[in-house]
Amino acid sequence: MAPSDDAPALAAVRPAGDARLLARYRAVRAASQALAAPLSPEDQLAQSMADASPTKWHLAHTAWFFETFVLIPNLEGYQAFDPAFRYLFNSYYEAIGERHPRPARGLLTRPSAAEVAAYRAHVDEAMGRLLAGPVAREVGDLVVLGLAHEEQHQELILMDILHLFSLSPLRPAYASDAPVAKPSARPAEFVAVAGGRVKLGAGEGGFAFDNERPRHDALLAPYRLASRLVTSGEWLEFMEDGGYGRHEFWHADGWTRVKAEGWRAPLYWSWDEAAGRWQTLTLRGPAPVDPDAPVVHVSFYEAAAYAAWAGARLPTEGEWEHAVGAGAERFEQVHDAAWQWTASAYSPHPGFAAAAGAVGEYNAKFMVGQMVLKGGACVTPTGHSRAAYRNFYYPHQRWMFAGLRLARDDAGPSAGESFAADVVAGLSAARKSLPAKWFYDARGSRLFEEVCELAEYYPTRQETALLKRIAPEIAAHIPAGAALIELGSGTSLKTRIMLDAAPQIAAYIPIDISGSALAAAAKAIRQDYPRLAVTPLERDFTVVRELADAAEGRPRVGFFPGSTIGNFAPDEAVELLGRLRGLLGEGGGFIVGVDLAKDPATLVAAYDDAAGVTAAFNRNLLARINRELSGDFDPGAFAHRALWNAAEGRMEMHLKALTDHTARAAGRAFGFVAGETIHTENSYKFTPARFADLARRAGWRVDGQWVSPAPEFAIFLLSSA
Ligand code: AVI
Repeated sequence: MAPSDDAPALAAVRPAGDARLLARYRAVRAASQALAAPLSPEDQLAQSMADASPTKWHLAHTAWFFETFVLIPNLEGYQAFDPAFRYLFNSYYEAIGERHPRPARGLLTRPSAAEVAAYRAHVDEAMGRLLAGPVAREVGDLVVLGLAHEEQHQELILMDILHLFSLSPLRPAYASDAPVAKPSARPAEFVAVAGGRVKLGAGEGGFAFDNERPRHDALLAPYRLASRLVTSGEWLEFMEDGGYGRHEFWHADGWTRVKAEGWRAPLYWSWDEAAGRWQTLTLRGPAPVDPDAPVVHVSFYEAAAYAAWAGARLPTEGEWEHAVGAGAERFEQVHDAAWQWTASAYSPHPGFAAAAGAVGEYNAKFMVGQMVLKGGACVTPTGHSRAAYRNFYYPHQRWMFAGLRLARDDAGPSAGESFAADVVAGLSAARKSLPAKWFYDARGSRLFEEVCELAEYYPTRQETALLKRIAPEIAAHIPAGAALIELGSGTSLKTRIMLDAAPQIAAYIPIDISGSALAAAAKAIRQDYPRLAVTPLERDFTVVRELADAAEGRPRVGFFPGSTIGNFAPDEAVELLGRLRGLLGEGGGFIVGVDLAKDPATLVAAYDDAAGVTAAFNRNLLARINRELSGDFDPGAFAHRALWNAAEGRMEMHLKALTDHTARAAGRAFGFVAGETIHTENSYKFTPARFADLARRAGWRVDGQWVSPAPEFAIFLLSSA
């Protein structure tokens, strides 16, 4: 699709004298007329913004295309309908000459809609004559190009009319059966794609625009591509998590736009105060936002910010094309829902050559400053697009039917897959449970940050104060040039205390399962400690076997604050501490924060705060299942429970089903009886002696231990024995 109103350039080989060509010509031309049928002459004249054009102009311009590029040069005796139209309906072909200014297309009250219809009929009659006989191969190719061009304008007619209607207080409907982007039918998954050396771009057979050619080699690292598009429900979570207000997710240009234009939701969304929900405008008229339908009318900036928030990324054009080309059946909503933003700039494929002549102007001259979109939308004529197709728009534009499909790097088994496996295994067990590590998606990480600020949640406060006091003592044990490796780094706030106290630390390797938290924290640390080499690792630290190159040859000091060690059962904790000893190497040091056992009332309050933040943190696990594994859990159907298990010496969090019901996720059904719980977390609370014992069993020597005033929290300094 062209950026706003014109067609990519010349087609490749096409046999001439094909009798089906005339039939196809008539069908495509009739489809344009049919699109205009529900619109009044007034609807067809108005222009809502410079990027959009009036329907009447689209209808005239597509006739102009055939007249200018096919009939005048190739049909002997052809008489132009009106010589003034050469100027009026030229979009931007410099080779054809001057043209009417684009933003003033809505002022063209003449020719009338009826005269434009007569113009189209005049061109159609002449095209009928031309195609009745044999035509040269190049002429046939131009006709095919003209039809693809007209199909693009069919989509533009719908985009532009929706934009026009969005500015009307009456919020009109275009048609009750107009296309809308439909929800996906299957559960979402991240499909693994091996990559390697692949072929991209259109081959020589069949029609393709010049920008899709030539076919060329590319090298792709292994990746995963989402099987469906991001939904409006997921977008609402991004919004609820402050997505439009948090600069850390946005490109600088995007952030400037957000502020300048006051973006706080996709284009056409508005808050319906009376109904207490978001509504949008579709071609069928105003409608409540459907949480299951793909989000549409988002800019590249918004799509990229969402991906950063979700701990994922946009696919490159090549990744998208290769995955869909190699197995379209593994993906949904490929060509029929919304165009999908990619991370790729719209630039020439290697070896690209613009088509010859005036029609070659279209693509080549726009190959700067725009981003590629792949796929197709509900408003794209069926069969118009293909895997190699390259749509392109400026990163701020939103009136197209554009959404997004997420991608991830694939370094080993995907987080998505093990989440699904853990959910299925945990909820199928007789006593249902879920591993606590899955709390920490973008929203969960944010909620956990809020937990850490709660009056009742003392561990963060106590540990921070203690660390500030003892950091110089610990720093004295850290060798010059050391790498600080933080496990479950989150916001990296406590790290700063260590970095300030130990300027001899030369490298920092934060490891966290939450890509969004990690990226934001690494950026902030880099900014404030410019001499520090910061190498974030987006991993589950329990399975990390190797550190980044930045740790190579450096003394290593582990940093494991927050009493996260308490989230592991004692045997697992010993196993983990032992493995981390191996990772940190001989001579390595280890700073560990450990929460201590105390009166149950203090403990229970810390895990069941009055404001309900911990409850929201706990329930977010169900929302995450819904989001990532196509679940239909009602988080409100579960109560948050925090209890002290004296026999085990641990706090427990549960989600307690309030009614008998069944919920689905990852393609499976899970039955619940009222009162049954999902055990979501253990937080073991230690005595100093008990923790020291665990550490020793894992091969560590205790070099120091400090305990805060009540509520007590301890910090241990360990070294390889
Ligand atoms: C991350 N972890 C140590 C916290 C804890 O206290 O177990 C997580 C948490 N759960 C509820 N509140 C905070």
